[in-house]
Amino acid sequence: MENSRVADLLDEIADLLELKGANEFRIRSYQAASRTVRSTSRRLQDMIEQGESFETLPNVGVSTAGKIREILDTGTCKRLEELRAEWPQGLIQVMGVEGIGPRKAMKLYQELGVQSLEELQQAAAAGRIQEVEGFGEKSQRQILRGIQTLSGTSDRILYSEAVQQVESLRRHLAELDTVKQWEIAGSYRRGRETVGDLDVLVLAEDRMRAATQLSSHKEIAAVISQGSEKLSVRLQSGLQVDFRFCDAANWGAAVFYFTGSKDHNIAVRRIAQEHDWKLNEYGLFSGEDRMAGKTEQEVYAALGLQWIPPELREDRGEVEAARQGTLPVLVDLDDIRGDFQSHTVASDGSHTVQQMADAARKRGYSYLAITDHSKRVAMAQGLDDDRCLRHADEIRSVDAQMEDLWVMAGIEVDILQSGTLDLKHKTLEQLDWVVGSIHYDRRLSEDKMTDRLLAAIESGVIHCLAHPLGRIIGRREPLLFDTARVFESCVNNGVFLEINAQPDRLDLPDTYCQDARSMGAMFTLGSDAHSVGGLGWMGVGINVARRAWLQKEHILNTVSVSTLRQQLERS
Ligand code: DGT
Ligand code: CA
Ligand code: CA
Ligand code: ZN
Repeated sequence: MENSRVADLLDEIADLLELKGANEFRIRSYQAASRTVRSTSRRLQDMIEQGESFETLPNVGVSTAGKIREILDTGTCKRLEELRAEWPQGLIQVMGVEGIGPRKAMKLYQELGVQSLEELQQAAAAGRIQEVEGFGEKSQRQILRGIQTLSGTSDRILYSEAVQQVESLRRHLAELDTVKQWEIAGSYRRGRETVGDLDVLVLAEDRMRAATQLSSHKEIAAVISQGSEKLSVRLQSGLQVDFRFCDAANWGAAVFYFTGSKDHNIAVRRIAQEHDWKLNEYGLFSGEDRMAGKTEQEVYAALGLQWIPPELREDRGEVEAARQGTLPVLVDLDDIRGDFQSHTVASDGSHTVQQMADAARKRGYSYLAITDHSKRVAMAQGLDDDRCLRHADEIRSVDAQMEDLWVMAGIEVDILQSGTLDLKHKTLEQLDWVVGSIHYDRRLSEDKMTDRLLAAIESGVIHCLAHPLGRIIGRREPLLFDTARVFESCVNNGVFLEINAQPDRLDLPDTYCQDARSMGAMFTLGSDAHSVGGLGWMGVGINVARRAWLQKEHILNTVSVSTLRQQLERS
């Protein structure tokens, strides 16, 4: 079981407790534990296997640790089942719709008898929700969209969840003597933000024995089909994995073909057709002659193309660029020298400034911006002007102790509904790094939302617009605003656009980054870590940057600390 699933179940316990009107403190403690579990990049299942105790995790007490263990062992826990039994099954899904939550779900249950997603959808479509006290026409529309969002993405998983499944698959594959070589192709290799299924290419002489060995992976729930070319299985998490067997002679052609995307394959095949050649998963053929197939490089080269990084293979002009030899040199994780968004115990993070700084140094970083929330985010104990400045002092005293790391005194300041900032300019001007972002009052007209963002960008005190769309993949729709005007204003005011690397945010998304870049925008990457483990999400953020064709020089995280200091001083 993956961390995100454990976190979902802890959240569900908190929601069910809230539905009951249980003790606030107990609700918060489950929510805090869930945040920790979600934000740590260590796999809990691995911690168990290595005999480590969950109580070492922040916000996880003895009793919660016991429940987590129970969840990992059995897929659920007794307390959760007791709580679930007290309510109609469907009510739990109703709570999960964006904009509802336990309190509103209870209200709709009591007033309209809504007990399932289906009934919720019907009530909203019939206009009955807007008549309930505390709801309006707007919230009714939002609920309809929320239901759509939920149903639209349910069959795909986040890239980060796929990474965890791949990790355990990797360990299994490494032990098999029949498997000579393997590669994960498909959307996973292209670094997409969500993944439908895993496509694993396997080089094995004895395919029968290899299939038997592959099927013994302990995470497999069922074998869907098995043949001489392909073995399809479903993992316990629900994810489907297709293993495809290939030979050394066509290895590269198969990796190329199954990496996709389909549109990219079609664009490349068109070039083969211009020469009257045939391109498929078995190779590049002229008549019966195999011209290429052993490696991907060989296949692309035979077609007169540069080798194309998988992240670019979406038929967005990469084939033409490869033909002309003008593919970009994409930014790489190794180019990253620091992180521009992180949280500590001062707001809703789990670790101290010192702990975050130590972790950043361990990663080899030269700088780390500490950007706790401002007071508008009361739920996260956001900082007011006084606390912000005192926190900055603390950050600077930690910084003074660390020779090879600049711990930047920063803040994530809320952009209020009017477009003013949640803290005084005088306060913000004393900080090394200010990111601005929206967390509340998300439902404004497009014009108002655009003006709100422009006001913040033009304030002259923010360095960076954080998670600009404010979307959560599969759960929360993007904010509605005129992206072209906002990006243009960022360019004119020297404000960076963040690529937030939280796996369920990935915001700005790749195609937006491409648009913004074409207007001259510059970017920062922020892990938005809420714990030391969270710094590890940087690698997921890099996928987005690469898929957006971004190069080292477009990303502030690639400059040295001295360049960074100079650049921030000048502006
Ligand atoms: P996913 O799994 O929905 O996240 O996306 P992909 O890209 O992994 O798609 P998938 O798993 O259906 O197929 C893997 C690759 O196989 C795909 O990217 C390209 C190739 N492929 C699949 N079907 C076709 C097809 O009908 N024509 C061509 N040219 N390629 C295909
Ligand atoms: Ca796939
Ligand atoms: Ca320092
Ligand atoms: Zn945030």
